[in-house]
Amino acid sequence: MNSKILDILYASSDYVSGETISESLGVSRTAVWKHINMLKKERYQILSVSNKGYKLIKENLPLNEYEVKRYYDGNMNLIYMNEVESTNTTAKSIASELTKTTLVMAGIQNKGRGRLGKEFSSDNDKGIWTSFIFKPEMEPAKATIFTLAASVAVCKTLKEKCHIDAKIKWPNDIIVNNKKICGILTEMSSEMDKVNYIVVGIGINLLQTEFESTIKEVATSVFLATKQKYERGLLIGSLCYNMDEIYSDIQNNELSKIIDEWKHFSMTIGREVRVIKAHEEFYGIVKDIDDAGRLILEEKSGKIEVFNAGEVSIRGIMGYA
Ligand code: BT5
Repeated sequence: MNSKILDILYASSDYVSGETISESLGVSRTAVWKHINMLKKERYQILSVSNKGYKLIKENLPLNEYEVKRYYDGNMNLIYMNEVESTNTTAKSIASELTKTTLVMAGIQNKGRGRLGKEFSSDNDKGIWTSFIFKPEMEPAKATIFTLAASVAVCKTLKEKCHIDAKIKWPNDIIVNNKKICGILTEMSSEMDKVNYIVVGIGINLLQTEFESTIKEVATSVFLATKQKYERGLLIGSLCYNMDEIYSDIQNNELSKIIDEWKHFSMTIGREVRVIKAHEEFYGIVKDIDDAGRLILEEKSGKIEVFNAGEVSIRGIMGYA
């Protein structure tokens, strides 16, 4: 019922009378009024004026399944939760029951996680806090392609919807104007030779105008980069399409296509970097990324070192990116 009322309100740029809504849905005007109040509780801004009816303000919209479906009518299963500790943790807790690719999204994420136990700051309702759950038939060793694929999907969404030229900093950061706008955390459950599920967590800073002191120097948001407020539903809808497309490339084993797209958005290849691995540091030029998504570094001595995504962080010689 709520979604039918929203359909009517979205279709009009003016007030729609309670009578019109009640007639077109075949319910009483009191029922319409009750459902309008429920929508207001879900944080839709709806003006109610006697003799005129109801009007939806189509900005600062809440996030929910309906708002994503306005932009995405693919096959993925969508689950919205107001508040979670971490969308990755929620996704992992439900993954074994699922058969379809599923997206878990949240407004509030209290304990957003990065790699190696690091925190990911997730301001309430100011960003895109999402986790995709996939159940591919593949060997666990090939699963790193999911981080590369998600990086490509995020860059495409930021380009297509916000006209932002984002770059990928290997292995899992999306960078705009030398600052991090998005982080990706891929987690997997597997047997020796079989993946049970893969969870790809994507956090995109969207509406933040400032960040806490610990990440102030390294973080940016879509709003800071464009001075525009994009709706979360719009960007998540686009992200779902881009993830669907790249997941079908993974399933068709078109991994070199993904690596090529990844290289197109990469800011890492050819750069002089410092690689931090546990207590060791390596300096050199990034020569390439191999088909398993590993970083190939040529040290000053000419020695080649190969790094897996999970175990290292890299820094530009001149700063974060
Ligand atoms: C990441 O880790 O960047 C992966 C972040 C994944 C977040 C998503 S949100 C939805 C899903 N649910 C989760 O719980 N996680 C995923 P890493 O490469 O380890 O980077 C962590 C570092 O990024 C921190 O130590 C900070 O320096 C920095 N950082 C933290 N919050 C940030 C933010 N909002 N924007 C930019 N940088 C941030």
